[in-house]
Amino acid sequence: MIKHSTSLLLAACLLAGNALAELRQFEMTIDELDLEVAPGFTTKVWAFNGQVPGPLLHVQEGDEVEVTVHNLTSLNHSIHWHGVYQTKSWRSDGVPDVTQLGIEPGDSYTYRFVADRVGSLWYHCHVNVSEHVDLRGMWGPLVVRPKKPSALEKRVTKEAILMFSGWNSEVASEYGTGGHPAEVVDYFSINGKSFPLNQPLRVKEGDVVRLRIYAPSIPVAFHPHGHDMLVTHKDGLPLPAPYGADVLAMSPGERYDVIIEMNNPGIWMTHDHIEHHVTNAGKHHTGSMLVIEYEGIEADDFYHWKHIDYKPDFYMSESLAKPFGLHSNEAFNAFDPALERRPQRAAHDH
Ligand SMILES: [Cu+2]
Repeated sequence: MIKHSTSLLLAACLLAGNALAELRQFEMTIDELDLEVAPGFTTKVWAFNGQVPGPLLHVQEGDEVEVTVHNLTSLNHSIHWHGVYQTKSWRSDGVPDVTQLGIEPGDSYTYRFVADRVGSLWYHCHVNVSEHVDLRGMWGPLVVRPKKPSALEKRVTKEAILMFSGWNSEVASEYGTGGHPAEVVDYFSINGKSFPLNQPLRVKEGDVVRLRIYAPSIPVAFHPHGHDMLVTHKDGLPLPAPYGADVLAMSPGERYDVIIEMNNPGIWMTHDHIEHHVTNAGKHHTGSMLVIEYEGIEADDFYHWKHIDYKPDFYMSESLAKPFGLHSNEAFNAFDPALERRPQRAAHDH
């Protein structure tokens, strides 16, 4: 009798669990556009929904995800969902000539899977990755929120996503070139923009900020000034013993989640400590750097971002606080050079 009621309870729990799972249907295009990475430097990209990084896909653990991709470019692509287990859906793993044929120009393809793994995951093309991922911006964040957040996660007051990448100016203007072992990657960016075209991360004293740090294509040595990080997740998986650090070394493909207690008001440089990553074409004090700005600090006149045209969603903090779904981001828009759709920027950004 006891056994019987236990199995009934289990069945009821499973039903309740299933009832919470939602079907999330998204559409994405892949377009041939130009991305302005740094002042005076643009590169050809294959942009998901017209932007680099691609749109944030934010779902809950257990959701059914269906993404239809339309290839509007001149070469083949696919999408690999990095971190997803693809339990009983291995044909949606997105690998050309292994699980599917590359999506031909003009064709569409639908991926279907259950969000069976939580954390800071991502998606990227799996065709000719040394060009498509490393040099053409074919990557974006997939955040799978756990049904039961940990006590540590519940303390977080603000989240941000930082995706580091490099670019090669020599092959920037020609699709189908680049990605060779000996070539030089000479421009560096966070969320597709080099300092000073990226944005400050604005915080308040007392904030508990969770950074989801991604290294889609290049090694990174992430270093915030004035603060320690508590490293809490590796590749989306919670660490059994979170540890403190002020430099975080990352290999390509890795993601780390860190928590920073904002307890030291000021304006703080935060950068990739691989020193040539804070250069562009050999020019110093640019590339992969940003600034953490506390509210209420009066900046000096020499401070570059004193009068910036502030975009509060540049690190996807606002998007991550919205309901689950696909979140586009105007700050990441690439442009069609033939249509001159390049966004207008304020004079001080030039
Ligand atoms: Cu591709």
